[in-house]
Amino acid sequence: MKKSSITACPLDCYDACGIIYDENRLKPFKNGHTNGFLCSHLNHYDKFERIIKPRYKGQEITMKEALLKLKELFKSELKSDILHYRGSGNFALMQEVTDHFFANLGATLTNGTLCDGAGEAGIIEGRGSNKNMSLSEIEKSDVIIFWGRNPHTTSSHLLPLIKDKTIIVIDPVKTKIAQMADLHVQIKPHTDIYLALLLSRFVHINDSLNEEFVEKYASEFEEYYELTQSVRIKTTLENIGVTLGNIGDILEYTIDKKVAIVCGVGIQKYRDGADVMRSIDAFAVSLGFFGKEGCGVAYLGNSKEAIESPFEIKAKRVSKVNTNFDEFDTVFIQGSNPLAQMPDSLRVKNALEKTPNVVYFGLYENETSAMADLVIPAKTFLEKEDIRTSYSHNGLMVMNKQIESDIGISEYDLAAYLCKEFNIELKSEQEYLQYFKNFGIKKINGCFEVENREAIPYKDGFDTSDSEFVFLEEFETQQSEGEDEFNLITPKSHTSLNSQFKRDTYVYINPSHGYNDTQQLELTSENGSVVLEVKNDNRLRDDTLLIYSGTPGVNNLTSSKHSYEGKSAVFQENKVKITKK
Ligand SMILES: Nc1nc2c(c(=O)[nH]1)N[C@H]1C(S)=C(S)[C@@H](COP(=O)(O)OP(=O)(O)OC[C@H]3O[C@@H](n4cnc5c(=O)[nH]c(N)nc54)[C@H](O)[C@@H]3O)O[C@H]1N2
Ligand SMILES: Nc1nc2c(c(=O)[nH]1)N[C@H]1C(S)=C(S)[C@@H](COP(=O)(O)OP(=O)(O)OC[C@H]3O[C@@H](n4cnc5c(=O)[nH]c(N)nc54)[C@H](O)[C@@H]3O)O[C@H]1N2
Ligand code: SF4
Ligand SMILES: [Mo]
Repeated sequence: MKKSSITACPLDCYDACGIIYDENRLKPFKNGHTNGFLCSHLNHYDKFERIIKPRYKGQEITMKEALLKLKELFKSELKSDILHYRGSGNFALMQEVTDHFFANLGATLTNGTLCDGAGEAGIIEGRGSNKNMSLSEIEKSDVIIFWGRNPHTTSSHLLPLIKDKTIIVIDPVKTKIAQMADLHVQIKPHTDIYLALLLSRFVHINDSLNEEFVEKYASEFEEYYELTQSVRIKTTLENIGVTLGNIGDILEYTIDKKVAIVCGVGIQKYRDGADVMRSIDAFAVSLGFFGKEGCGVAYLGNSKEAIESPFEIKAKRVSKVNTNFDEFDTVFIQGSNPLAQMPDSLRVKNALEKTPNVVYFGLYENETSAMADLVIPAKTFLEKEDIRTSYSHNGLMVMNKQIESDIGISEYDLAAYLCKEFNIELKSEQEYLQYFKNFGIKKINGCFEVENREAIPYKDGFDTSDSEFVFLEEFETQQSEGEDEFNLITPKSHTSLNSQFKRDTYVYINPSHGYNDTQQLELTSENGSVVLEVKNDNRLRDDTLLIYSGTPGVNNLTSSKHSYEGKSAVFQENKVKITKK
């Protein structure tokens, strides 16, 4: 194997697979977490049509003309009237080099997240930092609780590692992992906080509290126990779709075992998402699951943990969640499809239509490219140099360029052109790549890992000022759906990566409602409506509708409010009605 034939999947995915490019084929890296297979997105990577030529106001232009046009747009007097909106279409580290240009120009950048911010905020409030339980530690556990995570779809490389383990799934959908599990709790959406509070309470009632751990690192547990007593057991359990038997089973499976609680973004797409995550952490604390081999709570870790990006520069920033695009003269959108993926699409459309200059820099045609004034094709990951990390393992993956191509421009080359035109200093591409590589250390199997990440975090307590876990002190009571309302859940699809690749087009509903497949339903929420074809699906609860992320129109229904903590989007906050059959 030539060293230069090694690269990695660029997508926003837990697994960050290693790839070998061999005779025009993408082959999985055999060693390490990639486990010798890639998923369908990468197995069919070359089948997806990409943007070939730049265009301005619908007319094809050359790349040179496109760059001149950009330069002209950026000459505007007030630089803060330019917005750089960058998404996670490509997750590699050099994608951020454009931030360097825009921040130094004086343009406005973004903060906040469409993804995992609420959960992360909850983790940081409780533990003082967000250090993840990595794949290699999950492998060492006896019991895995998948809590709002769908590994067959979003992290398939976990599956070979969990073969002989006890599996518990807490998910409103009977997902594939739920079907295989020893226990599936088909919880009502947005009620996980009650289950977590009750679990902590029963740990105490059953005398199963890990006294030694709690005394040392969670001495406020007694106060927290009082909070858990405010939950009325019988009515709450009935309402959330959980039985006392379920609680007993969860405790029986987990007490005195090595347990990994593997959480996904499903639990935290709500305004109080931080509290939900913190209540799950508190359950793990009550049983002493931190700081030990094979124990812990896994979530989307910070992929940049122990890496300092030279591109994180101070700049004026506005939120990514409810961006008022029309307050800017020029909006430069990179690696993102905000018209489909931001919440409250009707608001986004209205604002982007009123924005004088919209630039789209991406790989694929979509809602956003269709309404952009200037479209600039990007290079694929095979056509440029990069390097990446992951939010579920500690690998540092070099992404060597594999193909020379005339199509598109790389993020580095675009930034280099603009920096030169506007007299902004920029180091060479190799210098930045080497800078990132220096955060790595070579392992025995030849793979690189990020050097300063702890294999087992929180060994000597938490990263709070007194090393103790900080418990929730209050929580918000959840509103149930009205008689004719449904909970909307909008998880990830097997066939797309958010809005890339093959996007889904259906609304899924429990057959008990009596609709026919192929029937069109108009769905309405506080924010808007969408018409979608029905698919009956008995994996769902009858109070819940499911529309996958990436489905055109799904975000007409969602709210652009922020989570209370973490500046995150909340895609499952709104209830939905069926307004026309
Ligand atoms: N194939 C594929 N893979 C992907 C992506 C993709 O689009 N497609 N996207 C990538 C990205 S950007 C991310 S952030 C990750 C996210 O990956 P995951 O964390 O797995 O995210 P989701 O699929 O959104 O949700 C996971 C599960 O949460 C459940 N859920 C929804 N609401 C609730 C709730 O209230 N309570 C509980 N307990 N469960 C709930 C859903 O039914 C679903 O099974 O996946 C990445 N991987
Ligand atoms: N309803 C609902 N909405 C959601 C979610 C949900 O679960 N439900 N999930 C949210 C989450 S977790 C996330 S992370 C966001 C993701 O939303 P986005 O950040 O918008 O990501 P993608 O939909 O993957 O689209 C990214 C675009 O990136 C471009 N791209 C790909 N590779 C490159 C490259 O190398 N260079 C450049 N310049 N461009 C490239 C492609 O053209 C693609 O159209 O969506 C959020 N929206
Ligand atoms: S599983 Fe994730 S990282 Fe691996 S090839 Fe598929 S999208 Fe890429
Ligand atoms: Mo995400």
